[in-house]
Amino acid sequence: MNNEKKLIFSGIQPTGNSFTLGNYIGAVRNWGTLQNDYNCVYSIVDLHSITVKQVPAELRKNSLSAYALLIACGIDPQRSVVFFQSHNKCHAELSWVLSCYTQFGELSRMTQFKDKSAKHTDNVNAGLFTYPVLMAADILAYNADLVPIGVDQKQHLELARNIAQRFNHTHGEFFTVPEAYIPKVGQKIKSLTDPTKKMSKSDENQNGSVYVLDDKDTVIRKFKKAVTDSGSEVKYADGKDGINNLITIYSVITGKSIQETEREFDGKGYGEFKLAVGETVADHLAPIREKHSSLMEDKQYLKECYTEGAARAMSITQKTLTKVYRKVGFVDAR
Ligand code: AQP
Repeated sequence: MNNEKKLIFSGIQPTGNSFTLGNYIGAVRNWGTLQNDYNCVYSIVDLHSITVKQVPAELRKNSLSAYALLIACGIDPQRSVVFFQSHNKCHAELSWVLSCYTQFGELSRMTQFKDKSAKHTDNVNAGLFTYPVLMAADILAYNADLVPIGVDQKQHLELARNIAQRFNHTHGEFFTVPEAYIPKVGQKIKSLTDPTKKMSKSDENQNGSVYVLDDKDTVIRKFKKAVTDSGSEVKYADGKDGINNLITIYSVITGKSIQETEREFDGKGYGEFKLAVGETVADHLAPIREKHSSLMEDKQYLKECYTEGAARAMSITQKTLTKVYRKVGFVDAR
């Protein structure tokens, strides 16, 4: 870690067998670039994922695959700290302390809790409710300055800031109050089948989400079927959620501005545009898929990376936790 540089923390859940294009554009894609200017800590947040029911064998498989996918997306486990959340017990321990600095009313207002408890009525567990406290612990344990996230996580980040400020108010300045780092374009990629909703890993409709590990034909087929309005002009405009979403995706992936994309498809119809978006995204994802597949052949290498990552993560957070325990009044362990 370079002491001159600011620290970034971010995490992704290993739910489902791949990240979506939304996770990629809104978060993971930027994580690689940020490694040039920041000390980066990236985690597969498996503790978070059991807030909804998981099949254990699948979760284990998906977690390893997600770890390999981070590397395939350009995150370098030597330059950054890359680890499984469950391998660093400080996250759960700090979460307990912070939960005593978080109000019931605050957690009740979280929209993700409301959405997920409406979706999983048979399993509205306490972990789902306290999820944002664990997220605050993930971030504050490293005294992260910045947290790159999609806009859907903004409310949780605000809460993490409030918890940090409250703790600092009680015990003296200690936690860094983190800032959100939300991309200007692509902060909320929408479902291809219902562009009023965000694209999500756990969408029951598999055609709504494009997965980073989808093969070329699947990606193109999903884009060809993408729901758009009855118009035909490739123009970004209020109320045209479907076409706006496709323009956003195309612009981010090609590095073109929205206006450049509109000009490129001036006079061309939706059909031609959807095909171009599909092909462009598929070509962009192909090398990631190949890298992922070769990494999955080398489990020993992955193990070395995540073991080392957890040790580095632990060495940072144990210091924070020891100080927190002192501050709240626990007797020193040694
Ligand atoms: N549609 C999206 N557009 C932009 N960014 C997104 N993110 C998620 N969906 C979009 C960002 O991806 C990061 C990792 O997300 P997560 O794994 O913590 O879970 P999530 O936000 O709950 O995403 P999903 O895909 O909807 O997962 P499930 O279905 O398991 O709940 C975050 O920074 C998030 O903002």
